[in-house]
Amino acid sequence: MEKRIALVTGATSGIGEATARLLAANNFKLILCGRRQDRLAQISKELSELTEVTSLTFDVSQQRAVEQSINSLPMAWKEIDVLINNAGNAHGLSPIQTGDLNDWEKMIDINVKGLLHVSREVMNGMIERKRGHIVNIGSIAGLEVYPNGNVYCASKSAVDSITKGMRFDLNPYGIKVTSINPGMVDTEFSLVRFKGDAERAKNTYKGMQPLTAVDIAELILFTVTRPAHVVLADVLVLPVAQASATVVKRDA
Ligand code: NDP
Ligand code: 8X3
Repeated sequence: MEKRIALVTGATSGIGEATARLLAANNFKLILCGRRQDRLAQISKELSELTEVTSLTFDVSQQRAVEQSINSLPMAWKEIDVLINNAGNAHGLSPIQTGDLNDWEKMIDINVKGLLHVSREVMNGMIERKRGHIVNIGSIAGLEVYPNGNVYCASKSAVDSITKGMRFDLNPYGIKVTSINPGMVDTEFSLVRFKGDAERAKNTYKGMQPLTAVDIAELILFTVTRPAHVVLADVLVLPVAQASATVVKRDA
């Protein structure tokens, strides 16, 4: 079977990196994206033992950079079959009245506008070819608001709406659209949210077993390998210990 091309944003850590590793081992060629060039180089080197890999270094929030970077792909890489819109993070966890403007801007610029910037560059080719699959990584935070989650929840709620909008608008072209909405996953996510405070990040998962990046990557692989007539639409995936965004069973 001919290999399909997948573009993965946020491939330098966590869910994106795990997804890249699994797709590389399962008949995909990869375009790996992120800002940390050293990590991209290292992961690309490792995965090129398994498949063809290329990488693009850009900040998803910078529209011109995204456009130039994706347009710079050589012909052999232009027909992207699968787009995994994964890049994103929470920045801060504070009541809205004391929220940091810079954190708010980052979450909206990266999680919402970034996803739009990348999709815009990839969608038109899919429309021309009348095939393709867009997988947006949302969150339980986009389905339920929790205390202090305010702007992060809003950004992921926007991802949920954009996913649903894509499903309507891309329907005439046979393009599959999926959202994967995880609960708690142990990645660099909490370290970024708490601005490098490793102790606080660790406490997020204290007394409970979170999901791993590989758990989500396995779900993504399953999603993008369904038969041509099948699409998983919206998937909520939680650790067993988690009943909602706020109810988590922890050992004493
Ligand atoms: P990580 O912090 O491990 O990974 C985040 C990835 O996003 C990194 O590869 C990072 O790469 C990339 N990224 C962040 N900002 C930018 C930017 N401005 N431009 C380009 N790339 C960027 O966290 P996760 O793997 O957990 O997060 C992946 C996705 O999963 C996010 O969308 C997150 O919201 C979502 N999610 C996470 C959950 C969790 O509990 N961990 C639960 C639900 C959803 P680099 O720094 O190199 O640019
Ligand atoms: C990440 C999961 O619950 O911290 O999206 O918002 S949560």
